[in-house]
Order: sequence, then structure tokens, then C-alpha cells
Amino acid sequence: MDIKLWREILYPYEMAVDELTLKLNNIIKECHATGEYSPIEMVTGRVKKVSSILEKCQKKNIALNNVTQKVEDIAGIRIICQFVEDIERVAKMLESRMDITVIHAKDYVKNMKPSGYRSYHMIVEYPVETLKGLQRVKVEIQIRTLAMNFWATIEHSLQYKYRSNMPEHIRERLSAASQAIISLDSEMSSIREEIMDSQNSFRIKANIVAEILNLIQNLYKVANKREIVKIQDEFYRVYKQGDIPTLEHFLRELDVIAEGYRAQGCDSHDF
Ligand code: 0O2
Repeated sequence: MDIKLWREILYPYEMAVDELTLKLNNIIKECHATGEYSPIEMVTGRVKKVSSILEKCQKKNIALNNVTQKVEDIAGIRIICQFVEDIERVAKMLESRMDITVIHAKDYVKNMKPSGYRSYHMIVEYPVETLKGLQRVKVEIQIRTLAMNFWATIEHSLQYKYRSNMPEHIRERLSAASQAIISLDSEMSSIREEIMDSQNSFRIKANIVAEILNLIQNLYKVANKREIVKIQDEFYRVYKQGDIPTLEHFLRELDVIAEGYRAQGCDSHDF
């Protein structure tokens, strides 16, 4: 197959990876904007290199004209979560999406691989609009915790280094490390509520402060300078106190002032 043909084959996969990465990142953004906890911490994506596709075809005896049917991870998305509990939540979220059709899933979290590898895998179909029309491409979505990802990344590079000859003592140490990862994940899960609470109040506070600063900025354009200085001093005083109810109360008061000036809707794009 010549390079041009590979480019044509891989282009829809690139579109799928770009679109899914954007959409999944938007879930994180939406959660942050609404002050909700995001079960997704981070998203990455890649299209498999031609050399790796060829290697896989050789290993699995796949004819090149069957590549798109038989190689299911040409497009890959990796979703990283903070807690083990988030993995199932994210998987359910994906299953219920209109733009994704789940073909099959493998749960290596419940059924750890002999290597110690843990992750939840989904092979899905995702439609992309290309110049040739609608194409449904397969995408492998891997969902795992930060700790699982740390282990898998290290193990993957060691696999690459040793190929099929990984020394027994390294294998044993990786296996011990994977047990440590299980303990770490379960320890984190046990204090999950506490961690989530503190992250949540940090986000809520950041959102309120952003709204306050936005209103003050809008008032700058319409209110008299002495009043603005007074509002700013009051904001610094309230901000130093740091508690959410006081900040919320200040925001409500500021809202009333802004309403008086009709300054709520002014945005910074106004010339
Ligand atoms: P790469 O280089 O990451 O792309 P498949 O090989 O996908 O056709 P298989 O082996 O049944 O079929 O799929 P599986 O087991 O779900 O593995 C798919 C991917 O999961 C792998 O892709 C790896 O990315 C990851 N994976 C699976 N097992 C391990 C493991 O023991 N250690 C690590 N670090 N990753 C693993 P590739 O193509 O094998 O590799």
C-alpha cells in the first residue's frame, strides 16, 4: 500500500480522535463550569503509526485489505480518572451517548491481566463526516485511573525495551508494583468523599470569584470610579475571609448594583 493510500485510510481515524478528544474535554469543561465533579480527569488520543499497524497485522496474520475491519485500535482514546469508581461512571456515560455505538468491552479492572495490567477497554463505532460521506470508524477507548495509567506507562516502556524477553525479576517487581497500585487506588477511594468535597469547594469558590470579577469589570465601564474602588476594597475584604457563603452574599449584592446600572450583560468583547 502506498503512502497516499495510508493517508486516505488514516484520515477518518484522525478526525474521530480529534472530535472525540474535543467532546470529552468539553465534558470536563462543563463540569467545571457548573461546579460539578468531573469523573474525567484527562483525555488523550492518538492514531496508531503505520509501522505499528503493520507490526500488528504481521503478528496477528491480518491481510492488509482487512486492516480497517480487523485492527480495532487504529484510533485510540485514553480517559484518565481520579478514582476507580469514576471508570464505571464514564463507561456508562459513553454507552448512553448518541454519537457512540459500543461494539464490545473488556474489563481488565475486574479481571486484571496476568501482567498486572488494569484498565477498562471499549471498542466503539464513531461516525465522521468526510468528503466521501459518512464513515463509521472503530475507536478503542481505554479508561483507567491515574495510578493504573502510571503503572501501564512504565510497563509499556519496559515491554518495548525487552520485547518478549522481559527478565523474570523485572516481571516480579512489576507484579508487586501492580498490587501496590491496587492498594493505592483503594486507599484513595476510601477518602474519595473528602477529596471530592475539597476539590468541589475550590471549584465553586473559583466560579464565584470569576463571576464577581466579571461584574466588577463590567461596572468599570458604567459606574463612577469612587463606587468601583469601594466595591473592590469590599471584595478584597470578603475574599480574605475566604468562605463561600460570604462570597455568595457579596455576589448577590453586586448583582443588584450591576442590575441598577444594567451592567450584567456587558461583556469584554464590547468595543
Ligand atoms: P499499543 O502499543 O499500546 O497500541 P488487540 O491487540 O488490541 O487487537 P487484544 O490484545 O486482545 O487485542 O487487546 P487488549 O488486550 O484489549 O489490548 C489492547 C491495548 O491495551 C494494547 O494495545 C495496549 O495498549 C493495552 N494493553 C493490553 N495489555 C497490556 C499490558 O499488559 N500492559 C500494557 N502496558 N498495556 C496493555 P497494543 O496494540 O498491544 O499496544
